Amino acid sequence: AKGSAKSRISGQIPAKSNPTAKVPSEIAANINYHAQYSPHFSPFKFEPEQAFYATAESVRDRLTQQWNETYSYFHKVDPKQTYYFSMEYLQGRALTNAIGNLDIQDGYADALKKLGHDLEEIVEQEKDAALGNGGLGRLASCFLDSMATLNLPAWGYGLRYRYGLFKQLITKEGQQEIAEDWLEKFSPWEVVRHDVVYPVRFFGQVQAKPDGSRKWVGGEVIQALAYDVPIPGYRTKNTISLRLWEAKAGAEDFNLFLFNDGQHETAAQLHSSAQQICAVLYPGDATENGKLLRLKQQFFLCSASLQDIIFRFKERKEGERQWSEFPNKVAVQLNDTHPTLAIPELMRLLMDEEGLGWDEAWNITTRTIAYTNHTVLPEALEKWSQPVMWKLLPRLMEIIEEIDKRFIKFIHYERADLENKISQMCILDNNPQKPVVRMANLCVVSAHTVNGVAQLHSDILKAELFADYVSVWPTKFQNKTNGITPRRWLRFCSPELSIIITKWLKTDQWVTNLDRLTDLRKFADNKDFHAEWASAKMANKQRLAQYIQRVTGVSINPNSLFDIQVKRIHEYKRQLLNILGAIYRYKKLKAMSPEERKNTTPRTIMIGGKAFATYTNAKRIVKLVNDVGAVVNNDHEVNDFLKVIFVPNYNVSVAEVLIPGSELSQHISTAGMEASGTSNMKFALNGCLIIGTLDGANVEIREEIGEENFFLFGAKADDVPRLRKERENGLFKPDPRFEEAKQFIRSGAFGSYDYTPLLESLEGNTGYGRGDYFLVGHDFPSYMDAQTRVDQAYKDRKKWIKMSILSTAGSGKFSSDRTIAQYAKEIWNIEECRVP
Ligand code: HBZ
Repeated sequence: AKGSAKSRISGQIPAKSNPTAKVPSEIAANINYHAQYSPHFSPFKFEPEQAFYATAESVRDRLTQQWNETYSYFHKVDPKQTYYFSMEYLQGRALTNAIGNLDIQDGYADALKKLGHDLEEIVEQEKDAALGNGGLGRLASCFLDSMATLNLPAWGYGLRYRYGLFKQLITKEGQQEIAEDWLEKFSPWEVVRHDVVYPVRFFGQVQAKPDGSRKWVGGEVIQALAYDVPIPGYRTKNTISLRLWEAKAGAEDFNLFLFNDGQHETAAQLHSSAQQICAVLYPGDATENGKLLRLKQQFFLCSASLQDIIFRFKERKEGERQWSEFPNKVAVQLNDTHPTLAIPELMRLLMDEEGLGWDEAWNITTRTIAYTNHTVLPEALEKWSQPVMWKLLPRLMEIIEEIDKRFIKFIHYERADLENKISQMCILDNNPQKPVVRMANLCVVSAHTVNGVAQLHSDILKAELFADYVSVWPTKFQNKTNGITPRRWLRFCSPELSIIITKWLKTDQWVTNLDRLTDLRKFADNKDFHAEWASAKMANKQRLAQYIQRVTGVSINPNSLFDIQVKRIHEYKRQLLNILGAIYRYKKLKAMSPEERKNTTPRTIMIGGKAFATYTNAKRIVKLVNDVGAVVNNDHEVNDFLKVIFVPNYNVSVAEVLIPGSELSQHISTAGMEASGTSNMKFALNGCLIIGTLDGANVEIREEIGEENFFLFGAKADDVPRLRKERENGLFKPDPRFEEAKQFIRSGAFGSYDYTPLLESLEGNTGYGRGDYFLVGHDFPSYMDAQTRVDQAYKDRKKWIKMSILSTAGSGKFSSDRTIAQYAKEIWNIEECRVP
């Protein structure tokens, strides 16, 4: 459609607003209507960008109708509802998803054609909503999709960050971060609710009232204003809300007197303080000020959301509502410890605002709140400075102190055998040098359920991190293995493969019942099925190759093995192991004769992901991958057999192109360190084979798809502590291949940048990040052996395609529909509430 795209609105098509339109000409009229009467640009302009906004608004009209019906139905039925509290949502683009879930693709594609545009090109105009960092944020978004699709009465609560995750630029120096303005023009999906506003207090002091009650007063009060984003379910009317809070100060907070007096900044102090709260996702927290701001964000989310929930609770069946009913109407799920302050804040609201006593408030709070843990890494377990908390949230600190005191007393009387464990189990760490609040401990003590995100991870939580609590509350701990939405991660991102699956299964029920994929096993040896499968995968590889050419300028060969590792850059995820393997491969290729090279399996290794701005070693890894690529890709002797690509600015939309085109993906974290991983599930679902360690959900994926279809290597989680000890005692003998790869970097083969600090992290004997804490050296030989098995397997096309089919066929368990159904039944105790 390029070139033919209209730059003016079509005169023949009337502008009409009928949100239920089905036929293309009527849909086109709706789009035309928005282009003319919801203007955001100069009149008569109708280039792809304008066409996108007009199309999105016409889809939103349709969603708005079902959305309103959904909440009015929930209001009528008054079921127990779930509220998912998360500091992050990685929604990505919404248009394809909305059109797909509403099942109106064909109508919209035809309508846009009539208007001179191409739907595929129009959807590319949308910016990703990247209000998250990585797996945890994307999980929240997959969960919302499943909650809507399963017709569950539920809400997502989060923050409306002005700038989401930074945009990654790759320059000669490596990664550069620039602010990503996802709201630059506006978002067609959000609806501001001017009537939904709550005050949130910071600083100030606590007053004791004559009746013994306490009240938090003074300080600064900022308003939380609701923005709602519709979350449509797949082929159902149910459309739920992601409610994002924005921070605002009121007109009365603007000091006109000071302003007129020329004190412009002082006059608008509260306004600028409010603006900072939702300015960016996780500002750097290296400074005291940064920490304070992050804590403010967390409390802002918790306080506004709980006030909203309480308002809704009180609004229904006015007057007769009993507080003891609250946990029968409300389930709150904390997505990691970031929203932990919901615990003391709910206590405060119930006691100080609603007048309940401690015991009743505690009973309600603990029956309402559940907590999901996503990490065992000690440095990722949140600990907030007590002095900072006293200053910012004085009343909450009183409550936390009281919770801790009562917990200690309880252990003292009920479990004298744990007396010597109390100092680790309690909430406040009163170390005079650095007194902190241990947020995970507060969650475990207060929540009715604590869950990990894959079986291995949940087992580790019970055996290690939370072992002492397990003996106190043996039934509190559960596992909920993560999942991904099959709509975005197969049905919409790979229409080619979806069509074939539907054709061979003779049903598209797999889209909402992913276990149906197991039936594909019947065709694992079918020649016709193989041919169709291979051609769909090839189409996806070609699309990916075009994308890589466009964003990096490097041309890659669609007949080479597409090998991908995409995720946040972190030492425990071991992108370094991948690139060292690539370096070793390059060195061997260089040493081969042209004849020998022809016998190798050509590979394109793609690595992508963002490094946290202040994480120096992660940034060095990004630089190294780029440096290796620059050398290898320009080396005419070998570049028909190996390419190394750094895929810039990895995000949800990029994943939707990469994953369908992948053949091998790497999930190679040090065993025991990756809680689950979720991209492993997306790749497997798309018929991509996995090379990986026995870590996180890899363990369960391998079980489901069969060990013969998984390239396993590396130490097991149980071995890791012993291996680290051995290393400390100087017992580690490095493999010569490992030494050769490191030496090659040192020789300057990839430029003059000083990689010494990065290489030193793999050497020495002790210490975090030194002494090879992540066991790259230990796992290197078995990794290289597994890679050799990959090369061999790829040469046997029939075998490879069969393994690819079996990967998809074995992925049914990893639907977030399954995960959410388990949360609903085993943690939230909520039921379907389908809009008739
Ligand atoms: O959560 C990830 C885990 O690393 C991954 O294994 C798991 O699959 C996924 C979903 O359960 N965790 C994160 O993505 N964590 C964060 O992004 C994070 C953000 C802010 C923090 C700490 C961690 O302060």
